[in-house]
Amino acid sequence: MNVGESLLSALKAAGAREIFGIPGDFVLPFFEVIEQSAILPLYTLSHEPAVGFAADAAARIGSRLGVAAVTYGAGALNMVNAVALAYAEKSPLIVISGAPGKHESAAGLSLHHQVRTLDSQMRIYAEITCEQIRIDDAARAPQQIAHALQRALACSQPVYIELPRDMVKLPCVGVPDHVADEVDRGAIHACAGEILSSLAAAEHPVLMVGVEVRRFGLEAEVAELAARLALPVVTSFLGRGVLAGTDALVRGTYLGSAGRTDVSALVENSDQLFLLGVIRSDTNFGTAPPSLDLKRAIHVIDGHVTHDDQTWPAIPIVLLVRALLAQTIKGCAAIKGVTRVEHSPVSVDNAVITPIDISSAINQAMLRHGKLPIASDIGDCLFTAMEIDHSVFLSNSYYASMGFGVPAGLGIQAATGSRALVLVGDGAFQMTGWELGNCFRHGWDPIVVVLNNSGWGMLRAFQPQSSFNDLGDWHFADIATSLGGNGQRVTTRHELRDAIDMAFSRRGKFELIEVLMERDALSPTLRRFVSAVKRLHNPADRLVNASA
Ligand code: TPW
Repeated sequence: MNVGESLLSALKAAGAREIFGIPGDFVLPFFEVIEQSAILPLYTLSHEPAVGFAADAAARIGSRLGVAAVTYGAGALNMVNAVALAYAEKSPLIVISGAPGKHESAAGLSLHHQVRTLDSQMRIYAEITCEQIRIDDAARAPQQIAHALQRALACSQPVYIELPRDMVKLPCVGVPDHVADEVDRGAIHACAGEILSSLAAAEHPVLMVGVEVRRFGLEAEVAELAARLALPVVTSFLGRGVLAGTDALVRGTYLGSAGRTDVSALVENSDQLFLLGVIRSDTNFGTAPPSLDLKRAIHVIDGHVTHDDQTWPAIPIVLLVRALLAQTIKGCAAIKGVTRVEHSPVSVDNAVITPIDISSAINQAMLRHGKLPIASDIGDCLFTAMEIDHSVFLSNSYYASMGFGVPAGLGIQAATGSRALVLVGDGAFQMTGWELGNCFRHGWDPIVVVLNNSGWGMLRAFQPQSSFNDLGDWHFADIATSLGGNGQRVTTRHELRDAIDMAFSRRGKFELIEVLMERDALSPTLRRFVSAVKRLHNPADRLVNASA
């Protein structure tokens, strides 16, 4: 076995199932080992941000490791934004970057793709990964790799592995099995006991599930826990889609004053909120009323638990959920059942399309053709998706980068074999839409709905007076054929329904549905979100609102 094979086998043993990448000379030897060893399949894409997004999505959809392999400098630095997203949203993405051979710098020349020093890239990645290793000694490599992969899994965050090109084919032994960290089971048991007492003492306890529940593969166990404790369940905004694969009754997604009033009332009137794996970010809680005191919540995140002024350090969420289950009685109470949303009747006529028509049409199509996992970009498509029935759902809602949707849809299909439904605005589509050209080669056939309002609509909503948010009409459906897919451009509700039906019923090629909308069309949720954020950032608005 050589270093490259040892790394690949360790990745597979730790749960990785595929690699996304773009080669370059510093990583060619490793790509050769990937191809020849066939330990993990390799999917090449066109631009490194998409490589990172797709690998991140594969990690998220499978609650496991994702892998992105790129060349030194030009490749790895191109991927920084995607890795930053994975870091911020807690996705265990393994970044493997090729690098100059150990002796290449000896000639005294600066090397191509080198920025400042040969260590610059590693230092940049130190900010956006939880562990960094350089494999420069084949004897030490197995231990280093074991440690790095273990950190990615334990923290659910990216790690950076730098692999100099002259190391790849050196003989190497296999990576040792991971030895679990020591934990204080007594402390975990006691913490679980206190959580259960607080929940039992409350009149209106509510469980809010967040991204960590999915990242750590805990959905079935958390659904069981919620049923045993008869806890009403909501998801955080970032956690939308969590528990969708279980039979838990999820009441909806919390989005403060921008969200559904019944869900907001449930959360805001609760006398004991239980935030399980919820990131405390402005996107999750920025639109909550000041009366929502998060310090009073029981909050499990980042390996510790806080409640009132108490902190329990070193409480891994997986062990905590198991301890909670161990202390609750099986079958004592059960709130189960699928989330039922009343659908208002869909109008299929020749009226222009608004965002709400898109969510209605997708709900109807999913009822007729079956559910698909959804990958959403940011922009109004994300707020439009709040009206889509609870389904497996990935998006970049906290870090809010753009261009995640299309590559995430590709990552989902590579990871699961299931075609995905992608929701994306025209601005975000301009960033990574080209990646659809890779579908044919890899056998993917996502359905991509482009919400085309000829501009950066969300920014327009915040600042309507500026014309720089106008993008013009690019006629995206026309490029579908040359990229190997089917394209449809729709302007009425009737055409939208037919196009979605057609897309669901055809297989084998990607389906691009370009939905033309008025430039100022906004979903009701985004409209409320913009008002809430403006009130937050503009005291004058707040005063006007208070006196209104
Ligand atoms: C990588 C800033 C946030 S929302 C937005 C921008 C430019 C407009 C999105 O336009 P789109 O959707 O996709 O047409 P919609 O519904 O608003 O019309 N660069 C990056 N990430 C972010 N978040 C921005 C800029 C931004």
